[in-house]
Order: sequence, then C-alpha cells, then structure tokens
Amino acid sequence: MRTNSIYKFQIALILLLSISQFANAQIFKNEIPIPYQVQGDHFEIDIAGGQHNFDPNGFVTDINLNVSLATYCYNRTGQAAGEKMSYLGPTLIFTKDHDLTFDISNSLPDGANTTVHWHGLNIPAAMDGGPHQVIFNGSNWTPYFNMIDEVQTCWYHTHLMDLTTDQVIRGLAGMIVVEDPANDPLYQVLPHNYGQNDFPLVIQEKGFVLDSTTTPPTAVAIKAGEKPGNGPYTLINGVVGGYLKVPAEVVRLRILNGSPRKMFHIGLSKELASPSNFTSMWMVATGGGYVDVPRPTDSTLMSVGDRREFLVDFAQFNDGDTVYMTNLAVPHDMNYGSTNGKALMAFIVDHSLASENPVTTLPSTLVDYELTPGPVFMTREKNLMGSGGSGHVWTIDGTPMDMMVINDTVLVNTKERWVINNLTNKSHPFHIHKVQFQVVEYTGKVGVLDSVATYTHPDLPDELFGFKDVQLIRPGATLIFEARFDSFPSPLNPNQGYMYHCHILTHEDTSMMHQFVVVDSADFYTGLSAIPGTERLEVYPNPATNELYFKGSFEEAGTLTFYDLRGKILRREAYHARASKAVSVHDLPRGVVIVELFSANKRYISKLSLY
Ligand SMILES: [Cu+2]
Repeated sequence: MRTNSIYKFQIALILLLSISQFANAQIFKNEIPIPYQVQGDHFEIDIAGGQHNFDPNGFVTDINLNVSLATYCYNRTGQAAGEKMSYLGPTLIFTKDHDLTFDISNSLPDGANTTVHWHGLNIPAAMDGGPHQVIFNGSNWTPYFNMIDEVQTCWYHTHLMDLTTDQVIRGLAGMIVVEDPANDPLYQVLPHNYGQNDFPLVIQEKGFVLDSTTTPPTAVAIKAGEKPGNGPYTLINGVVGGYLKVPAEVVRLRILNGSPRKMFHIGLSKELASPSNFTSMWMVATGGGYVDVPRPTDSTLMSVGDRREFLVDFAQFNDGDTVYMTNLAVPHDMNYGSTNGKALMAFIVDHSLASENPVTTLPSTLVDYELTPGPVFMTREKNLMGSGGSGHVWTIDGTPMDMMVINDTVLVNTKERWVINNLTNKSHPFHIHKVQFQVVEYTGKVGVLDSVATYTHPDLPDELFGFKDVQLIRPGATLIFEARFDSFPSPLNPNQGYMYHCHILTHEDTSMMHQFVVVDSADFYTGLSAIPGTERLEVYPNPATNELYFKGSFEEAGTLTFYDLRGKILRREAYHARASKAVSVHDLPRGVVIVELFSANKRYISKLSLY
C-alpha cells in the first residue's frame, strides 16, 4: 500500500540519518574555546561590550545561530584585539597567601553600571563586589585583598542589585583558580597543565531573541532582561555543540554551572541517544577545595553556582573515540528549560596529544577532611519562602531584600550553625558569601533522588559533601551547615554587608536575598550592631541641603556616621538629643549618602540625597 510504503521509507530515512549521526564524531562542530589565563598579583580588568558567535560552525539547525551577537565580557586591560574574550572572561589565577590588587574599569555600553563579585572567597565585605560596591559606568574600582583561601575553583560575576540575571546572561562571568604550587602537595599529583589536561568548563543555558521572518529564524540578540534565556541551547565556554580534544590521560575538569537558573545533571557516556555504561568521573574537589578521596560517580547534579572538579581517565579509550557529556533527567522542581536528555558536548580522545606533566594514575587519597572543630557559638534558622505563583515574591523569612537592612550580625572568628528550611515548591541553591560551609545534616530529597531521607556527616552523598558555598535545597528539605566566620588580615568593615541568597538569579533579583555583617567583639557585645537587625532612620528633609533632622528621640549617647555609597566614612560624630536637633550636612559631598545612627544598642540607617 502506498501509505505503508511512505511510512517504511520515512522509517528508513530516519534510521539512515541516525546511523550517519552516530558514525560521525563531528556532530559537535564547535571547538570549545579555553579562556586565556591571567596570573600574577596585580590584575587590570576591563568590563566591556563584545560581539560573539555562539555557533561559528552551524551546529544548531532549527534557528540560525551562526551570527555575531552583542555581549558583555571581561578582558585584561590592553589585551590584543583578536585575543580578547568576546563572551565571559579570562580565567584568573590567584596564588594562595599573596596580596592581590585590582584595577577594574567599567566600559560597558549604554551607561550600564556593574559590580564584580568574587564568588567563594573570604575577603573583606568592602572588597566582596556585592550590590553595595557599584562600579559606575566609566569609572574604576580598585579592590585589594590577601588570598587566604585554600586551593579551590571559584568564579567571578556581576552582582548588581536587580540586574544580576541580565548581566550574567549577557556574559559577565569568569573562572577563578586559587593555587599554591609551592606548598600544595597535590599540585604535582593532579593534572595542572591548563588547557592540556586541566580544563575549565562553564555550562550555561541560553535563549535568543529571534527574527522569525527568515527560515529558519535568525538569532538577533541574547534573550536577557528580566526573564533569562531558557534554553534549549546549552553553552560550554560560550559555544553550543562544542567538542574538546583530550589526551589519553587522566584529565581534570573544573566544571562551573554559571547558568541563571538551570540545574544540570551530567554524566559521561559513549552513547549519544540513550546514554548508559557511564564513564566514571572522580570528584576531587568542590568549590571550597579538595575532598578526602577521589569519589567516583556515574552522574552528578550541578546546581546553579556550583563548582566541582572531576578526574576522568581518558586512557581507557581508543584514539578518536567520542565521549559525550549528557544532561540527564532532573526532577520537576528544578526543571527549567528543555535540554534534559540531550548531549551538551563531546570529548574526542586524541592519542597524538600529550600534556607537559601527564598523569596516568588516580591518587588514592587527597586531604584529611573533617568537620571544623570547636563549639557552635550561635544557631540561626532561616525559611525560604514563596510560591512561584503570579504576583509572588520569593523571600527569606518573608522579608524581601532591602539594601538598607542588615539582617544578621555575626561575631568574627566564631563557628555558627545555620538551619535552612525550604518551605517552597521549587528547589533553591542557597549561597552564602565569605564562608565555605560544611553540611552536618540534611533531611529531604537530595540531588536528583525523590526519596526522603536524613543524611548526617560524614555519610553524605557527593552533592552534600565537602566545603561549599552553595547547596541546592529541594522542596520541603532542611539543610543544616556549620561555618567559621574567620577574620582576615584587613579591616572588618563592620558596617558593610555580605549577602546570602538563592543563586537562581531570577529569585535573587526578585528579593530572595539577605545580608549579614561580621563584627568584632566590642561591636557585638555592646550591641552597637543590633541583633538581629537594623531599623530605618527617618530623616527630613530628604533631599537636604544644609541641615538634617531625625524623627524620634535619641537620648542615650550614640554615634552618627555618614558614608558614601562605597562605604567610605565621610564624617563621624557623637549624637544624642531629647528631641531632634539640627545636624549640619553642608560640608558633605552632594549626591546620595548613607546616614547611620547607633543609639541605645540599636542601629538606625537611611539613604539621604544631598543637593
Ligand atoms: Cu531560588
């Protein structure tokens, strides 16, 4: 019959196409770019607009993505044209214990402001690059800090209030490698030749604005703005359909999920269509450093913001073999976009390649790993709240982020226990600045498992193990972690906040974020930094010109401080008054300043415009 024969013909055609696809190792057409490295103690970085082709060899067929699109990117200042990043940023190599200085310029188009947050590092709050450390368009930011953290893989990205999603999607993210070649006994043991046997892989989902008048539709812009790109396109280091040639050695993959909101459940397999016989990946480090022993896994869940280092032994493969990294299924509560079940990239084993310092065996142990000793000074409990329905607000404890409110005050050099309950119907990757925490207990669904259980240190699945600064919490689950809020050899900036927030960028931007300060004992015990929070200071007139008044009575001896938006003290003086008295502000610079009053063991704060 005619219908039947057409049907048979179609089946044959599909089979033929499938076979030719499987036989062709070059389905993945775009060589994955390896960002150039910048190493040293002084870093000059320019943040600017770029033009980038996400698909230079035409991997995608349902749209035309082989076009040049406007992006944002980071580059070493003065980097030669043609060697510049046109999306993301170079890999910054920080050396442990070194004093690092930076000169970061903002040359973004359209007058955009930005910040540079050093995600995962224990540095002073004023250097942290959070929403308070705005780098205004056309100006420079010159942070400095001592690199006291352990050897680890971190990243840097914009953290501009309400615009983090937009700017990360446009390209403002890059990798940081903290290393210590002189003192780290594992440095020589593990693959460490960048771009040869040690590869950064930044995974991101991306959507595009399309011109539908062409066939197929043509990408004309990155889909940014308030709603992030939502797939189905997945980038590795800024290209779709990427391949990476690897030597037949033990190779180190530093994987970062730098997505706005998508979780990736990755596994390696030679099979493209329905992966099985997974190749072992050995987890050797989390975002906070080495784990105890190389931990083998078939597949692993990388939540947004997560970094994990894996060893893969490509010596087991023949020359020319292709191993695919596939995004396996994820549960509904973390499902954004539709790339599940699709291969994200291909590793092509090339026996003609050899790295400078090839590693042929996996180490049996890495470091002594145990819970940080010492008593818990304080326990805090937080609830992640919100429904995700229309008109919803994602919050922590029902309180949206307020730039002017310090939500928690932590005593420096103490260990705290934080209990985080996810009361919502979505999974949220909880992230805290400054510290690397350790999970002591977790109750609920974990990773991609839908069974509820309680896990206690040290019997933790890989998704919970190790020093971390971000942890995915499934709906209904409770995470309990401990962390030391250690000092560093720089001033504490007791009035500058660090953030803790959901790292799904759309949730962070819509308010699932709070801030904490770390203070010394004098501030903490005298209550100069109020616990748990801060009250709003009512000032008038606002804007002001010469004189300022406060609503309310501040009879006890207090301290009045004016700061600029970067936290620099402009003026500080004693203040107390039975009724409001005039405060002269005529000597302060015009523009927006912060007014802070400590009185009667409370902290009052307000933004003030001066003209
Ligand atoms: Cu969230």
